[in-house]
Amino acid sequence: MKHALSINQVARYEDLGYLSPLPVFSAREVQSLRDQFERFERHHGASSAGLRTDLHLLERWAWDVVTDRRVVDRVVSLLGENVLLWSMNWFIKDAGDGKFVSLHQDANYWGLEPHDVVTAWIALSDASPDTGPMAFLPGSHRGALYDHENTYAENNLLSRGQVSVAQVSNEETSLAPLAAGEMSLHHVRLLHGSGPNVSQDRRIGMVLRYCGTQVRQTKGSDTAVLVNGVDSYGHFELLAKPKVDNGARERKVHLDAVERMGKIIMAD
Ligand SMILES: O=C(O)CCC(=O)C(=O)O
Repeated sequence: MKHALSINQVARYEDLGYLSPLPVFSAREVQSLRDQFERFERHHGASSAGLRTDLHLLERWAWDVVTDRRVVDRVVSLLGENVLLWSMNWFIKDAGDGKFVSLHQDANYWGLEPHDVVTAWIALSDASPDTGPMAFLPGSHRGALYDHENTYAENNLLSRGQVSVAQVSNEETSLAPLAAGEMSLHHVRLLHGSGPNVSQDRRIGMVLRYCGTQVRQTKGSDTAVLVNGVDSYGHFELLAKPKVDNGARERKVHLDAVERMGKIIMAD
C-alpha cells in the first residue's frame, strides 16, 4: 500500500487512540474540495445541512474523497484489509458562532460492534487552535465506556448534546490542530470534544467513519460502502458510487441511507 502508516505510527495510534496531523490533500486540492462543498451549500440553501450527511451518495467528488487511497490506505493500516465506509458527517463551526462539541465517546451511540471503527477527520479549512480544533483524551480508548447525559444544549453540535460523565480537566486533553488538507484519525472509544471557533474563518471538518467488514450494526438495518478488500460478512447493504451528481435515483438511495442512520443514532 502506497500510503500505509509506518509501524511507529500504528503503535502510536494503539497507545494514544489517535494520530494527528497527517497530510492528505495539497493546498490546491483542498481549495477545490472546499469550493465544491460551498457550491453544494449555496445550491441547496437551508436544506444543505440535512443533505450533507453521506454526501458521497449524492455527489461524485465526495465519493472520490472517501475512496481516496491517501485516506483509505492509512485506515487499512489500522483496521486490516477489509474495510467499509460507514458514514460521512460534517462538523462545521462558522466564525464566532459559539458552537462546540462536548466531551463524548462515539462508541456509545452508533450501535457498531465490535469497536473496530476509526474516524478520519479531514480539515477543509484551517483548524488552528483559535477555530476550536478537536481535543482528545490520550489513551482513553483503552479505558471504560462512560455513561453519557443528553443536554440538548443549543450550541452543541452533537445530535443530543451528549456529554460523558467522566471527570476530565482541559489540562488532561491534547489539542489536535490541523492545516487545511490534513486529517486526524481517532478510535471510536476515545473521549474527544472541541471548543468554540473564535477565528475569522469557518472551521469545516469532513468526517468519515470507517469500520472493518466484521463489524455489525446492532440497532437496525444499515448501509455502507466497501472501500477496500472484500466483504464476506454481509452485515450492511453495500451502496455504489453515484452515476450522476444529485440524480433522482441518487437522491432516493441517499434519503433511505440517511433515514436509516437517523433512526440508529437516535435510538436508545
Ligand atoms: O469536529 C468536532 O469538533 C467533533 C467531531 C466529532 O465529535 C467526531 O468526529 O466524532
